[in-house]
Amino acid sequence: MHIDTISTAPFTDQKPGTSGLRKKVRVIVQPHYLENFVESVFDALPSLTGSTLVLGGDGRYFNRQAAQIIIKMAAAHGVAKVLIGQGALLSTPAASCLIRKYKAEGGFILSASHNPGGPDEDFGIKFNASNGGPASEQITNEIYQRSLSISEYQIAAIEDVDIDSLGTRAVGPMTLEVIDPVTDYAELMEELFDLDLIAQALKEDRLSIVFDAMHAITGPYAHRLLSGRLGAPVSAVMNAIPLEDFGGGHPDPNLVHAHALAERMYQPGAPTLGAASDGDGDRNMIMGDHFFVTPSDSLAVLAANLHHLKGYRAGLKGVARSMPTSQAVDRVAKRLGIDAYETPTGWKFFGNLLDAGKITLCGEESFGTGSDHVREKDGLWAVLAWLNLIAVRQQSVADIVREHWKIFGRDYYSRHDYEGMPSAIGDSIMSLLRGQLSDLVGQQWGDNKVAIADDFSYHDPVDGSISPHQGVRIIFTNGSRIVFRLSGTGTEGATLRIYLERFEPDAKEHGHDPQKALADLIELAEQLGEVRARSNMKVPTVIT
Ligand code: G16
Repeated sequence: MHIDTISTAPFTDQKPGTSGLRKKVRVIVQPHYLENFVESVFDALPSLTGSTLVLGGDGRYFNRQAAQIIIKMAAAHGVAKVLIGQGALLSTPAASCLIRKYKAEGGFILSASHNPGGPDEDFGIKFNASNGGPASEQITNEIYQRSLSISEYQIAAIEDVDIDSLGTRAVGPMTLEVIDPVTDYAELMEELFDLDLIAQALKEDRLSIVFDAMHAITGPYAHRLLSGRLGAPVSAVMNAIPLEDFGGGHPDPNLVHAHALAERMYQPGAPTLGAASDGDGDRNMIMGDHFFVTPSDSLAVLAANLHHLKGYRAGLKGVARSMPTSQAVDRVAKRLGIDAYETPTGWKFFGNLLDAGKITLCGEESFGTGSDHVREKDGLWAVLAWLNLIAVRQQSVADIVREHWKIFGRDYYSRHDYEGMPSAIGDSIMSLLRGQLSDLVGQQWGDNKVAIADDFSYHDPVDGSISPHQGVRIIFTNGSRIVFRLSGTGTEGATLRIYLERFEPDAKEHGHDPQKALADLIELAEQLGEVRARSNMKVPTVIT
């Protein structure tokens, strides 16, 4: 096998964001662009030579071509074996599962997650480490530094290889094994959940489900698990075929983008559970008949109930949530007498806590929930957890959540996104907020008196690292919070997120529309951040 050494020059914009490198396809397909990034990973991690690597993606436009480039570069860098999902398909949690199960040194996941796909849309690549989780900030910084000084890369001078037929083949001295993308993941789910109990409830019509795969990666996984294993009708999986452009949709499981599912859940005779997942299968949206479960509430309900489920009977070691996620799960942890950790946005921050055995369950307001079974959030895991919970408790989704609020109180919660504003305006809003922080403590608006105002800084209790500037928090003495931060996953301009939260202990007050319950905080956020005024956007682009 001949190895070509190709001269190149650095691109200055290859700093991974919240979850890997995400760019417009037109940026990624520039000559040498992807190769430079992949070479930077190999340069930063010499341990990949002689190791096993996992490879797969969400099937979006350029997925297959990128996989071929990575296979050839892996062969050139002396990787011993690449395990690839058939057709270069793997959901993010399945990739994490494979890295752990087969003791790989890491893996490349090709996805821009919930961002749209197609020639004019987005592509992404991220590297996961040997624990199966997103590379730490230390590793991504190292990769970025390498990308700034790169002058050449190495690639095997070979034809494209067959990534569609199952089995093992030689690529020079390297082994390429094409595996079924679903089997190992499905086996893991079998260990964690009582699938027979769910199947029985479905058979007896005590339970029904509709799942929207959004023409993204979870289609094959949902078919195998929900229809094949649990016996739900094939029609229970909507938009099941993965497409390169996700059928022109935006594979983001929320009420705006999964609106067909949402409409079905608000019609008479809606199924017991409605759920959706995103481009790469790590996000989840949970709905009941005429009922939407916020991701923060879903996390809290799972924390309170997980011990009912087969794989979690030993109980929870601890829980974690990202800082902007509502404090609902903290209340459960307090009652259970376990630790609750608050991390910055980004699944990578849960990795150390999971590896150190400090937590069993973690989640984020951005439709992400997961446990220590893998090191990524896991969309279908959350769906199966809810199905299992409904089958055990024999209650509707709405009843389970309302009962939870009765015990723990309700955290009214909403996120307002202002997408695609010029970056300079996003930065000016954050500067305006940071400039006010020192004067805010003690100020009062109505019932809301400021107790803490800061720019969140995370001190990792496992490795001692500090991650500053993770979002502006304004916390009131009554427990309400307003949080502002700029998204780290967009590919154009800036997206400003405002997270709003108010705690209501009184069960008689649990039936309000969250936007109304949060109206005073919404107005106060505008007063402090001038988001609408400065961006000239009259309303948020997405409210979740
Ligand atoms: C990624 C990260 C999540 C994060 C989310 C939103 O999710 O893995 O941890 O919460 O982005 O991040 P941001 O608010 O910075 O846009 P995914 O599903 O896009 O990989």
